[in-house]
Amino acid sequence: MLEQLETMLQEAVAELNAVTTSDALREWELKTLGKNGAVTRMMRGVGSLPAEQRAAFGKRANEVKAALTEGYAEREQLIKAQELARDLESGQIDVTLPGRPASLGGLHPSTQTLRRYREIWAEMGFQVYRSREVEDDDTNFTLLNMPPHHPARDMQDTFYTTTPNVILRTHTSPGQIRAMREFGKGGTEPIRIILPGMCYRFEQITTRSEIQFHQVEGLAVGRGIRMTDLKGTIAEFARRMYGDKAQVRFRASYFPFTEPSIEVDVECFLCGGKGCRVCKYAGWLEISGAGMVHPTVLRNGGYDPAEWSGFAFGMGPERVTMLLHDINDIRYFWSNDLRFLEQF
Ligand code: FA5
Repeated sequence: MLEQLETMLQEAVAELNAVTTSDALREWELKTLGKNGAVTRMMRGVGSLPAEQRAAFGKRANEVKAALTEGYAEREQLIKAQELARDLESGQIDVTLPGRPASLGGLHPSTQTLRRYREIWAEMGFQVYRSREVEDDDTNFTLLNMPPHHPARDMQDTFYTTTPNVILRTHTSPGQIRAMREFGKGGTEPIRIILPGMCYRFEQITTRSEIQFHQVEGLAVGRGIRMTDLKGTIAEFARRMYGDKAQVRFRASYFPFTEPSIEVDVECFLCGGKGCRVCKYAGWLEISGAGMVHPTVLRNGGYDPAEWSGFAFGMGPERVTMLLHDINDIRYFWSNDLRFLEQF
């Protein structure tokens, strides 16, 4: 038995010295020092020895076990150090390799136009007021001089909700009423604001019309504000937005909440008025609806129309953005297609 023990020790040491990986070391440990390993098996055999040999065998078996356990610990340390060195070497960063380019985000084309609008109107003394997108029917229509059954309501097909009187605003004009009531202090203070924001219409989607789109509303209320102020203000905006030479023209129009009402065109900034595909050979592009605030609307905002007057306008930035970038379909704006968005 003692001889067997010595042979087992020699073999186990030789095998341990040949081990080079953690996996192989784990296998060696199971086979040699594990519950059913060679050392345990030897120790179990002590009972079959004559009584006088047992003490000497037991002592030697314990020494063998201790020697192998120590050998195992040393080998484990060595292998770990070698593996760490290997990992460090293979995982080294090659600083000479070209880096991965960081992908840059960008602003949505509508946001770019909206920011330009805001900048220009701010330079001209207009503050930004954010009105709500979920409106009530009264503010969106009735208080803007469009009582129920007024035919002008048909011009703006509406998203109704299951809650009576609650709708998605069809234009930014209801913000006029809210701003007059909030800042007019009972019709005693002048106002000069723009109201940018999203609007919703239950419309047939076409290349020029979406069910959601931005508008930038403008409102000025004061004493003695006249149509010439509106015309001059819009002409100045066009000059800043479309260039020094931008020509504007005003056409008579109709909105229930302004009287008189106009529509504003700017000379086509792509062809300089000569006529092209974009302006449909008219030489002019529509940029705004506008007019003098209707006395009824002023009254609904808390102002006495005998003393106060004002002008308002409503612009659609998506259509302008389409013209600026030659985009032929408004549906690209909200389709979340990166191939489109990455071009701006
Ligand atoms: C209005 O909504 C009026 N509230 C504008 C106004 C304000 C007039 C203040 C007078 C005083 P209109 O429906 O024309 O008007 O819309 C104004 C602009 O919004 C349009 O010129 C267009 O640029 C944009 N617009 C309207 N409907 C859509 C649509 N379905 N898709 C994209 N843009 C639209």
